[in-house]
Amino acid sequence: MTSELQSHKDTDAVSESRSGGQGQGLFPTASVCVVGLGYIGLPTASILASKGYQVAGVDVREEVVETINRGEIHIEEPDLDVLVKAVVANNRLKAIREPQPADVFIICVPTPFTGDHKPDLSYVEKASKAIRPHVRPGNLIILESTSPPRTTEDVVAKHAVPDGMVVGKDVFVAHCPERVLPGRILIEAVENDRVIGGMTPACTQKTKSFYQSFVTGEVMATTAVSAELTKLVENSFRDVNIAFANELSILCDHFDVDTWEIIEMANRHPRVNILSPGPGVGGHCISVDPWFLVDAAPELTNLIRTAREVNESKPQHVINKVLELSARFTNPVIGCLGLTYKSDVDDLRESPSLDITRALMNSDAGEVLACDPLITEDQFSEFPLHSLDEVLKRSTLIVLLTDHQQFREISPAVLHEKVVVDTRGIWR
Ligand code: SAJ
Repeated sequence: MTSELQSHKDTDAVSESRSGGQGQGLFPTASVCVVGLGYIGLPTASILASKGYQVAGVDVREEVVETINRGEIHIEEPDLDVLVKAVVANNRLKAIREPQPADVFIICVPTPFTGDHKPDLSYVEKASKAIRPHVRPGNLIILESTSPPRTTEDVVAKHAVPDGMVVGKDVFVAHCPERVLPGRILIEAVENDRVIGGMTPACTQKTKSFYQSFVTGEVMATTAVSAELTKLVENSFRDVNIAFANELSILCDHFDVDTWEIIEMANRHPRVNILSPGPGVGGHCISVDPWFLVDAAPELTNLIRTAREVNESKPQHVINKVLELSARFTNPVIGCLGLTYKSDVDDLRESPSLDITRALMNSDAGEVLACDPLITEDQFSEFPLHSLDEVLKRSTLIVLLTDHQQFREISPAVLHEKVVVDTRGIWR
């Protein structure tokens, strides 16, 4: 693989265009192969199929492929079931196990980290190698997975571009990081502004045309490395700001004052906007991505690393608080409400709520009853889950960990009789 032009800072300074969803050239008649049918890949594949593309979605998990081809879904996301059913029924979306030739390849696979906070790019590498035999001249290869700086070039282009083909001339490679919020994916995948970073200006231009065919937000053009960094910076910004809120909540506990009252009052200052404290920061994005920056430049990322450490220490603070309170009772029953990483999603990845519940179960604090109406028994078997009614009836101490809508609706009269640890401040 060779690249026609490695840096195009001067020739293609950040440019913007409001597309209104108007495509150019071969789009949207092209075929697309989306590799990875998870929280990003499946919504992306379905949206493209609904816009008229012929889409093949690839997943290595046989059960996922079968589920989608039945017109059903394996993840929880508002309105995704209806969309997938429609695009599978009209033959615009088909799920398969191995990549196949297409005009556009989009890689949407996980980029987790290893135990020592180093990025694990093995899924990106495998996906790139898997598409390589199917890449033809004129193809566009896009990495959407959140990735450390230089991944587009060093991993995707290196492994996906066949020998003898020139990037920017024969094939086009770019990074377009996903920016959607779980729970609002179908809206944000279309309406959010997008950052496009090609390996060359031609790569950027072609990728931009593609996104303009289905995105109504602005499409901003830059280089691959800048796009990679932009995405990591976005999630690090949020992590640092949540860390501030979490540190504040620990400080307020120390002074025995109401954190949320203080935040509410401070936020009435016109230039203050503090985020919400919680049991910690979870999910596959914000709790992972800042480590990619720390790993890329350890000497230059003190604040980002410290923020991660503050957020990672928050679950232990909650555990200590519960242990202290439960020690005041004989045979206490502790009801843990919510296991997922945030409200109204069914995602357990990196969830501090799950970690706290697990730690309490493994402690001698008392009997622990866990409840999460968004988690089914098929999805989770580590310990039994109880109904909200049962937990409310039997618990001495209620620990609110994830602010699902069902929990917001609990009557204050029921809670009045309990000792409550509300990590999200929903029952004030
Ligand atoms: N959280 C707080 N306090 C807050 C906000 C969030 O404790 O004030 C916690 C949540 O409970 C959760 C975690 O932070 O445990 C992350 O939740 P989130 O809603 O902030 O973000 P994610 O991880 O669901 O999605 C983020 C989004 N990034 C930004 O908002 C900058 C999304 O747009 C990205 O596409 C996504 O990461 C991703 O895939 O990278």
